[in-house]
Amino acid sequence: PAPRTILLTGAAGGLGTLMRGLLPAHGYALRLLDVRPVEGEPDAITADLADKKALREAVRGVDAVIHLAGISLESSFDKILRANIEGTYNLYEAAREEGVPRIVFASSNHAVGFTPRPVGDDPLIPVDTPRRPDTFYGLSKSFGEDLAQFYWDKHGIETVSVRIGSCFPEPTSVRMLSVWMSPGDGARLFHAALTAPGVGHTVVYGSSANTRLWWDLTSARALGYEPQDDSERYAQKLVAEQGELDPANPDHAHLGGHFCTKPPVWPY
Ligand code: NAI
Ligand code: 15L
Repeated sequence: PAPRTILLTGAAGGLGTLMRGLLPAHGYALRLLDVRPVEGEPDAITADLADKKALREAVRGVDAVIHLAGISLESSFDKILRANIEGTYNLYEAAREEGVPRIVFASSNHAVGFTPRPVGDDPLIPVDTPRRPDTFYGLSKSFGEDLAQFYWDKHGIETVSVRIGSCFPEPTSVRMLSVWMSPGDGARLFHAALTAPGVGHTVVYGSSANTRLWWDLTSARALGYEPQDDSERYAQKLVAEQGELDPANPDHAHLGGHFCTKPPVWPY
């Protein structure tokens, strides 16, 4: 049977808010968790990923987890360690103890951020390219993918690790024309990740069918994902404002873009 009840961690965040709006139309009942209150959602669980007891209660009885909670930009190693590395471990342990069969893990393009970006006719970056994190943040996503593989091999918990590009209502930079995932495509990809049979641990890139795409969506499409959007409709305006990317500029040379050179820092 298709999973119906989903724990959405990080529900107060940007992506969590978009997915709270879109996933119910795919047939899901959402249980929400965040360390911050979730606006307009009095039943949301307010808990830190460090709280093992709260996590265990939060995952009890759900069909799957979409794990978005954590620090979403660069931060100190200590903060990343606590929220993203230990926090994701705590979530997987809770899932193991409570018998949750599947997790969709919000990985990031920054797990492979130092991979040179394709230029001209260069091939798309495959999903099995060696990981090259561009930040402590990207390193935590690389860890999360290994953790997911380990929980599949050792404990039979399935995961789809989604290396999300940029999921925002609209692309706001020329780089984002290549890595953008529209919110609608994000919901379609999460739905595919929740329902595809026998995923074991599968790694996919998360983006729309962008004309300027840098990476290979084959493994995402194999889950049944059919992206509907293409950022190209924003290209004329963004390129007029910002110019084309210059591969000689270190800010533009890698998949991770400015995370390789001037990573934006988590505000909290
Ligand atoms: P965000 O920063 O807006 O939301 C993250 C949420 O996690 C926040 O509401 C925050 O309160 C919560 N959180 C942080 N530490 C926590 C803890 N210790 N316990 C419980 N909750 C905690 O980030 P956004 O953009 O919504 O991203 C969601 C996830 O997707 C993150 O894991 C991020 O790394 C990943 N991602 C997002 C991308 C995007 O384009 N939005 C791109 C690549 C990855
Ligand atoms: C990420 O991993 C961040 O969480 C998100 O805020 C964006 O910066 C995105 O990557 C990106 O690469 O644009």
